[in-house]
Amino acid sequence: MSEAGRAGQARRTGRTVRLTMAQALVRFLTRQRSARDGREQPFIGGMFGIFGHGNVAGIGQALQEHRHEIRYYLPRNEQAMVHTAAAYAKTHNRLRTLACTSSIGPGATNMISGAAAATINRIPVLLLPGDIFAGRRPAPVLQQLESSASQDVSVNDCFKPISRYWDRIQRPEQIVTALPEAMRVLTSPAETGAVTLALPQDVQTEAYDYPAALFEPRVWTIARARADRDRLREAAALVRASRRPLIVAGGGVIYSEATAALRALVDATGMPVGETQAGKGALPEPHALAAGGVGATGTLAANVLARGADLVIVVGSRLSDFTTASKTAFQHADVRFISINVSELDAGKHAAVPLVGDARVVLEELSELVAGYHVGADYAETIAQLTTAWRAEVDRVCAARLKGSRSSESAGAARVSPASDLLTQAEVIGVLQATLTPNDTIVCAAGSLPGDLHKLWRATDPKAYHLEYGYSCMGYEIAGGLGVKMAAPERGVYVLVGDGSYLMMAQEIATAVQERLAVTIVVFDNQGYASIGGLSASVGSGGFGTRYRQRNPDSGELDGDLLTVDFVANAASMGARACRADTLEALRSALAGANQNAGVSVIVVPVDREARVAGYESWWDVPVAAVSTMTGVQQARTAFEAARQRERDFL
Ligand SMILES: Cc1ncc(C[n+]2csc(CCOP(=O)(O)OP(=O)(O)O)c2C)c(N)n1
Ligand SMILES: [Mg+2]
Repeated sequence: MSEAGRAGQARRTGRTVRLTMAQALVRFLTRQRSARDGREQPFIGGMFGIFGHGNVAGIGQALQEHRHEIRYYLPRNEQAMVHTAAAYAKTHNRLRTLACTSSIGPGATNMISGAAAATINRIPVLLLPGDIFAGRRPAPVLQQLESSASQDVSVNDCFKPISRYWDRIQRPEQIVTALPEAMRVLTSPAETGAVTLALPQDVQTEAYDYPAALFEPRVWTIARARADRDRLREAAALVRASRRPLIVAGGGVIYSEATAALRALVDATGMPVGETQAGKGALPEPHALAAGGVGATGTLAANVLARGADLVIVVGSRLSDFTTASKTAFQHADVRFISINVSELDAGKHAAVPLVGDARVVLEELSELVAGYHVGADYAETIAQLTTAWRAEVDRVCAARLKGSRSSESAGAARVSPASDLLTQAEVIGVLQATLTPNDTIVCAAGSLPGDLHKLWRATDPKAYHLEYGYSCMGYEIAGGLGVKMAAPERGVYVLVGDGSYLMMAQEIATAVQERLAVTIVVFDNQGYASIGGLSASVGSGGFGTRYRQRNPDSGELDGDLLTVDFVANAASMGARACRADTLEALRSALAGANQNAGVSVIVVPVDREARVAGYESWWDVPVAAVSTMTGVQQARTAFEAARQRERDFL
């Protein structure tokens, strides 16, 4: 009998299967598939988990029993495994993800940062934290949070605001209704994020006669929603009337696989494109109308175009403060916005004409409605000048040992410590750019690298640039690199990580070695938090608390000897092939060596902390102390109050 025939029979006969709740949950997951544009794939690519008393006998036992149907992965930290799952899902354009099981208590709460990162970035991850006994008799169990006001509280309640769906399974039969809801949210482009099913440790092991129909293969079709026709016409009229339009491309373009549709619109109309961090690669370079990153960490080309734009067409972006330069990026007095987004929340921002729908089909329909429109010759000339000048500026910043005075902070000038022989971060980026191919992916998340990469990196493929910059979570980088490699084994994966992020979460190197994942990790060692050091200086605090130095017995402060960490030894101790590169030649040869290595390669590059890539006519709202005895702070406050005047309301 066919699969469908058997399923139909099961429904008619009311056949049941006796399983523990955990076994039923795992079995259900193995049967779920997603489909878009007629392409179908298993939705859950495996399950990561660290076992403790909260899941070892439940989900752990179920995973062992179903190990030939679902692959189990052993990570080293629960936060990291959620990042890995999110990176995997992002690489798969949200059509697949990984599940994560944890014990109760600290194992569960370790997943909190990962959950928040996934939800903020609108990336599906399925989290299965163990929970305290539903039966309560042995309470308080090891690691249980107690409340004098309620016994219906556990640390897993912390997941509620950071989950797009949250449920606690108090009885085994509840998964019959909870699991389809979990899948609906995970596969909804508009609602997706972390889905948390808190699983009390006793309930995981309880048996129930589950309807066999629960385990029938199920395909979740990811629809391409179309925007309202009248709103589309309104938007088209705005485009036709506009003289200086700009497209802001976000992650939604890539998730929707709308890059060809975007390119078609751009080629037909001559409209330039600025990209967000998640959207970088939406219009792969080289392209004459690619203005690069836009906003606080944007390029001079994109930011000048944004400033003068009379129409901004936002596609698949949530318009965070980095994209809008804290609402200072768009200064045209009558600027209007069109926002194409699956989420109503995003589509309505900046009083935009909301085109609520899938990026690809909405872009295609908008293209039809604006057929014949093209930007004027003078605007086309401006765009060409700006993008050409920007490409030259990138080459200059990346190629040269920039020598200059620290005080030189005009647009385009990098501040460099003249005495330093250290490489600059931009030079290292330049070598990576010259070495990597369109089939390679760089992975990054926090520190000064994201800003530099947003400006300097030329993404030549929609999957070339993987930045987690919604949560900018230190520690995502290496864990995320694993997820990218698992999702796209055919790609070269290069994790770019600061020494601070490395020290926060490098242990997944051991997991990568275990899984034989060939990833290359480039550690930018500038002895501390250079990005926040720069930010601290800009708010008048001179880098307080951002350098790795020993406590000085004389001053009592952290201004003693430099603290050096042997990153090469650290990475090698976990099984990576590690080396240090102090020169560009050494870096090139280390990258060539890594290319030949079937395992994990780590290249440690000491870089000049002070040699920063400047901002390009942009700003980020970080409030400065309103009163202080420190003159630096007072000056910074005055500058801040002036800069804040440029912030706008779009109502
Ligand atoms: C988990 C987490 N904690 C704190 C921060 C705030 N933060 C942003 S960048 C940064 C320093 C990163 O240091 P490093 O990785 O060495 O990069 P660098 O700034 O030196 O380029 C800090 C502390 C963060 N983004 N994430
Ligand atoms: Mg650093």
